[in-house]
Amino acid sequence: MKAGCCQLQSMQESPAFISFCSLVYHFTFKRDCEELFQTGHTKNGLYIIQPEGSRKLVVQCYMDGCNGWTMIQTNSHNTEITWTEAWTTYKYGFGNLEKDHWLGNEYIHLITKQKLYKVRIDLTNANGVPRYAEYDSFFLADEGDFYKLKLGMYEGNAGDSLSSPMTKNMHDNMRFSAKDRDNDRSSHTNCADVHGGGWWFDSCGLWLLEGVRGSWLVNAAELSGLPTQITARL
Ligand SMILES: [Ca+2]
Repeated sequence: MKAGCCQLQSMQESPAFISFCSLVYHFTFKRDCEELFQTGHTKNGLYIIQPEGSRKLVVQCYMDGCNGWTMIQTNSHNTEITWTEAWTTYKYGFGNLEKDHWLGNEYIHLITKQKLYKVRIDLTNANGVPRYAEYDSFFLADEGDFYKLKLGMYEGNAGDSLSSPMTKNMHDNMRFSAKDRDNDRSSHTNCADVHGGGWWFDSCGLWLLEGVRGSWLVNAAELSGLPTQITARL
């Protein structure tokens, strides 16, 4: 529909048309924070997006001056929320969008199937030093494939804890597990149940930074102490 079509007709000429016009007009929501940024939204904050195939979503956008990032997780050392949630809770997301939260595996899947995304994980370690990790591609498969994680190449200074070749420490190419869905590769354990949070477990490994559940990074030694906060964004 052409913009401003309602102004083409006057009330005297066709009031019925004006009424119809207002009914069929709809606002097209952007598919992610990058599209919002590219159309002039440069402030950080909560926005409504609508990924293809999804309902409308409220998301936290981080606009860095060059790009718009869609936040998929924030997690603090002294978080107010528990990460010991069930499959369906992880599917649709939980937490406080303005604080600690998980966007939801289904929505992350729908966003990442739209185009090529990279993911960036930022954190501040216990000494206040910022660290980051980026993967130049990031994709979650659909629920039928257990939201399997597919990562690209690592770059950063926080350490590669997701696609490391260390035995039992691989998260790339793993299926998502929750306390009530054991999709990991440990035959005798549900890693998500043991470790108290959903994740792309292999055979449990060293996923958990003590006190920071749902973490993207596993090697506290690389960080010189536990991080105070972690954010992940697309
Ligand atoms: Ca298992």
